[in-house]
Amino acid sequence: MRKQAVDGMATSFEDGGMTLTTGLPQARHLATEIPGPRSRELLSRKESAVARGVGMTMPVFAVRAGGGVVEDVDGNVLIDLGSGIAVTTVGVSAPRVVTAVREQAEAFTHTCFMVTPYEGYVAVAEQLNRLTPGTHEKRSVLFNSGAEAVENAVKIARAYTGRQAVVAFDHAYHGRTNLTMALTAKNMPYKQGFGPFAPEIHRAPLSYPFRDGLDGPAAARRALDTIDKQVGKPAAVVIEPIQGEGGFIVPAPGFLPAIAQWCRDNDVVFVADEVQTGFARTGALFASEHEGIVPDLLVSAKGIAGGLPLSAVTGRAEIMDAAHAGGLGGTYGGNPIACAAALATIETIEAEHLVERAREIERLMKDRLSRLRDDRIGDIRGRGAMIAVELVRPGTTEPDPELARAVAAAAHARGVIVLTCGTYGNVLRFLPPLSISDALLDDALDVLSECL
Ligand code: PLZ
Repeated sequence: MRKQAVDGMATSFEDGGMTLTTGLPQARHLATEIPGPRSRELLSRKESAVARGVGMTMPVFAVRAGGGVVEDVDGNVLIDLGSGIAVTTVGVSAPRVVTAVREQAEAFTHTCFMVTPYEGYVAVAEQLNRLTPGTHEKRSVLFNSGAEAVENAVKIARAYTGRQAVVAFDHAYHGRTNLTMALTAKNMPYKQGFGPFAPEIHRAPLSYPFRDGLDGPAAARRALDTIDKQVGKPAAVVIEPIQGEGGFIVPAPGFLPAIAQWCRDNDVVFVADEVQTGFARTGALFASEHEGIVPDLLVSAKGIAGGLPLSAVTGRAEIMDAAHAGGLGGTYGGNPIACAAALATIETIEAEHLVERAREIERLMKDRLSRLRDDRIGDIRGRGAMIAVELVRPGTTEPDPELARAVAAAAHARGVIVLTCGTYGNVLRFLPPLSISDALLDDALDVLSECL
């Protein structure tokens, strides 16, 4: 139970939620069927105006959001268990972020950091250097999207090592650009028909405790043997400390440390893709911390800026500075409004103790979900506010994507935003904003148990 108020700005919850600016009622409310008539109208406009390739989880159009809810054009209020895919960790339109964005927009929207730089960018770099694991000297560089930052981490690792090969893992997701499509494992929908892909990308087996039954060191030996036999010494190993799109797969304890140690011993750059796991999402500021990993390069995005597009590569100064002047950048990288939002986001995480809040959410969700256990729930896993349920055919480990789709659809119809993921499409994943109240989470879990 927590009580708090930020800058006297708005509502505070007494049941574990955070402060809001929106004044949006924090309760699920269905005014129409889902989707309602106005959403259906907009959907038909979308179909004739927007390329078919852009999918959507729920065909409802948003007008407002905040705390733990999203309100649609028909007046339906939906519980948000998605955070716009792990982005609005501090909440949608968090008070400090809104103020910072407004003030920065009034001062200047853009100059281009590569033309006339500004303090916000430098301040975000300083914060990232301070907050990411390890006390060594660091540098940061800012971009717009997660994929763009992953690409740049690879560029930096290649410049530093003079090698080209890059190792990624089974079930990995790193983005949709050409290089990151190559790093991403899953063909449909991410790769099918979009090749040829970037060369020099190699894949190693992951630790997937529910499916391979291996302990961490054994899974690491298997991966390192593949790398040794098929690649030799790569420039970099790129890994999500907890896989996101691949199914919220938490590797067995010891797997990540063994891979990181091998990288250190072989002068291979260890790149942690913390795009989805970063910024308090998993009950640590960065998921690498759970096993004491100190990545050479850490990629962050999503939760970094409270909903504004920003991403970063942070890492060892000598590796980061291997790229020559002018070799890294982009017109919008580290946009001043996004930087202001990031500074406000970091302040919010620290002032509102959101790392601890993510751990509370983990306890609450795992407790409720474990009470749902039946023979269709193969695994309940994840950390912090990044929790998943892997669905299987009764009594087997055979994936059941139809059940995942059906449960998600039933939850949507009842006003709960739920996403699915996983190589086999059989994983329900929960990514609530840390600003959600306990009461809303409870209600969402009641709905899920009804759906199951
Ligand atoms: N690395 C670990 O999770 C983005 C993408 C969903 P961008 N994940 C959600 C979709 O269908 O496009 C992601 C990630 C990890 C990289 C990325 C890429 O980040 O900001 O979407 O480019």
